[in-house]
Amino acid sequence: MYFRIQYFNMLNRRKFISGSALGSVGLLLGKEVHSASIQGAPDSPIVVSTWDVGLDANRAAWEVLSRGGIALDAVEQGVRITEDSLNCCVGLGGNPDRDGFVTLDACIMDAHGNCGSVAFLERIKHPISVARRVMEKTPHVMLVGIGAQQFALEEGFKLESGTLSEDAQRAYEQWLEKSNYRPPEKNIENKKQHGPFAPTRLANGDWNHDTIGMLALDQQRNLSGSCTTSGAGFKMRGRVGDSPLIGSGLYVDNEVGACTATGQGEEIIRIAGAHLVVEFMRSGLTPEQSCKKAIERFVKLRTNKLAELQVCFLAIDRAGNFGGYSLRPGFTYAVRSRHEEKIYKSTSWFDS
Ligand code: SD4
Repeated sequence: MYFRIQYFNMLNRRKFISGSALGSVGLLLGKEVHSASIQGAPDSPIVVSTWDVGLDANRAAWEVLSRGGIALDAVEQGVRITEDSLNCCVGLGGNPDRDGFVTLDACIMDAHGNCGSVAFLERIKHPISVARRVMEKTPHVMLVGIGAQQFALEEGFKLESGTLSEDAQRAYEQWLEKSNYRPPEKNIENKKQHGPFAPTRLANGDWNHDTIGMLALDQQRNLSGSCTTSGAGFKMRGRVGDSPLIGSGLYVDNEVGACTATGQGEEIIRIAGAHLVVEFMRSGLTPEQSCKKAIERFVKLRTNKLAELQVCFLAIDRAGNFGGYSLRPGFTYAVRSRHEEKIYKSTSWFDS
C-alpha cells in the first residue's frame, strides 16, 4: 500500500514536470505541441482523427464536409481510406492474431444516438461500412464473427482472400519465433516510448498504427464518429478491443461532443473511456481537460500497472474545439478545417 502511494506521488510529480515542460505552444519535430484545447472554427466544418494516418483520412472526410455533406458520411468515407491502404495496419493489411488470421473491429455513431458495430470480422475489406449497415439495416447495434461476415456478404460486400500483407507476414513470422503475446522486441526504444501498442515499422520504413478514430462536425453543426482497427497484433483468437465498443473506443453526444480512443483496448474498456470523456465535457471541461481527466482516472485505477501501457483520447466539442491527451508521449492527431490541415502532438501524463 505504502509503495503504491509513493508510486502515485511520483507519478504526480512527473506529471507536474511534464505539464510545465510542455506548458507553451511551440513547434517540435514539425508537429505542434500544445497544452490547452484548440479552438475550432465556428464558421467551418472540422474533422479530427488519430495518428499521422489521419491526415489522408481527413482529406477524404473533408471532401464530404466541404461540399456541405453530413458528418456521418464524412467519418465513414474518411476511415475507408485508411482501411484501404496496404501501407497501413488498420484494415486487412494489419497484423494477424496468434493463429495467423486478421480480425477486424469497427464502429460508427451519428448525431442522433444511432450506432452500429462489428467485431471479430474476417476477410471483409471495409468493416466501417458493415458497421454502418448494422446501424441502418438491422434492429441491433453489434454483430460479431461469422454472423457479421454473413451479414456483410448478404449486403453485397466481397469475401477477400485472407492472405496476409507482406508486412504482416514478416511480422507474424518474427512473432512466431518466440510466440510471446507481445509484439517482437525488435525496437526496444520504440516500445519504451509507446508501450506494447508501439507503431509497426513497415517495409518502406514508415511507422504505422493499427487503429484510426475519427470525429467530424458538419456545416449543420452535427457530430459523428468512427473507429476501425485490426486490433492488437498477435492477440488471442477471438479477442476484441475497445474500438468497436460504443462508449469505450467511440462516443458521440450531439449536445456535448464526441471522443475516440486508441491504445491498449483492455485499459480503455475498463474505464469506458470515450463515454467518460464526453461526460467530463458535459460537466464544462474543455476537450483536452476532459481527455486528461480520463487519463487521471485510469492512472489512479491502474497505478501499479502503468509500465509499457499506452492510452490516448481525442475529443471535440459541439463548437468544434478539440484536444487530445495520452498516458505517454507519442500520440499524434490530424485536424482539417477550412483554416488548417495539420498534425498535432498531444500532451501526456508521462514526460518520457
Ligand atoms: C485495440 N485500441 O484493439 C486498439 C488498438 C490501438 O493503436 O488503438 N492501437 O485495443
